[in-house]
Amino acid sequence: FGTYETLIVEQQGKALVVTVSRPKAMNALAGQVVEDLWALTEVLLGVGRDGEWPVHGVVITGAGEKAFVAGADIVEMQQMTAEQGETYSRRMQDVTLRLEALPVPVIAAVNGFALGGGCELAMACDFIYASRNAKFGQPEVNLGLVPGFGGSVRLADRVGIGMAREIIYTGRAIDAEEAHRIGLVNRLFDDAAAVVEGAKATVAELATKSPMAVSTCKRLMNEVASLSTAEGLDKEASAFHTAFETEDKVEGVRAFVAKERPTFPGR
Ligand code: CO8
Repeated sequence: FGTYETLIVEQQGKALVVTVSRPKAMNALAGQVVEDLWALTEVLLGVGRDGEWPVHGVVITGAGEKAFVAGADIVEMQQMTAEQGETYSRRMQDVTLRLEALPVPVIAAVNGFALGGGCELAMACDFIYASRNAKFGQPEVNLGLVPGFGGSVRLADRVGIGMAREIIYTGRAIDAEEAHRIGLVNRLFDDAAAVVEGAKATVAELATKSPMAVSTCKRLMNEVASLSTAEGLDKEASAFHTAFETEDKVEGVRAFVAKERPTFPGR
């Protein structure tokens, strides 16, 4: 999956564990991190082609126990013009769209601070697991800024518009318990190591399912998110048709009827 200046990328079992590593700056999303994520997602978009599934899920975490990602790089932003700021925002937004377009689920394993761009990176993942010391927030108003990597859209999708407005207007930090309670976080773990292990265990479980079906569920759920019920149901029926044509469906249904475990071909 390549080597990257600011990312540690390791295949661990069925999972690709991606660790954002800029320990001196709380893993902040400097331009180089954005470019590295861009290059990595380019490779990952090819997973599943020709029935090849080297990994069944991606786990994104941050180096160390203090921070997942403490946001955009504030030191870099100090020197930027408004045009450069917008370019930076659009480039990272494209990375978040790519994460949503990947053929395998992506789990954010949040250890410590996930602020600003860090919270937005986590929300571009399919779902979020967190350690008990995790802290989320969109503190851009403290800097005279606004969310720039998708927070204004995705936070409301996760926690509802009223809660999202409060979090974004006040910039307040949300601890792990509250993040769990309001639905931003799916599951809590005791510490940084446990959250990554928990995410890897979920990927191992995903690897026992039809990769084509999981991939289609992911695509479908992203597609229907902004549609009306009727439009969404139409997409769902089309996806159902597509699933029916897969070798995975033939094997899954055969195995059920034969009372066997399926061995999915992944096509
Ligand atoms: N960028 C650059 N450096 C950072 C960042 C950051 N976001 N966060 C922390 N650092 C650096 C600190 O400057 C410090 O460096 P040094 O040791 O050289 O002084 C080091 O990391 C350790 O940080 P602290 O000493 O502050 O550690 P604390 O444990 O006291 O505090 C916090 C940790 C609470 C995470 C604190 O560092 C903090 O508040 N960081 C900033 C969080 C923040 O505001 N994030 C949002 C940034 S804005 C954003 O993400 C908008 C996204 C869209 C942008 C659109 C494009 C223009």
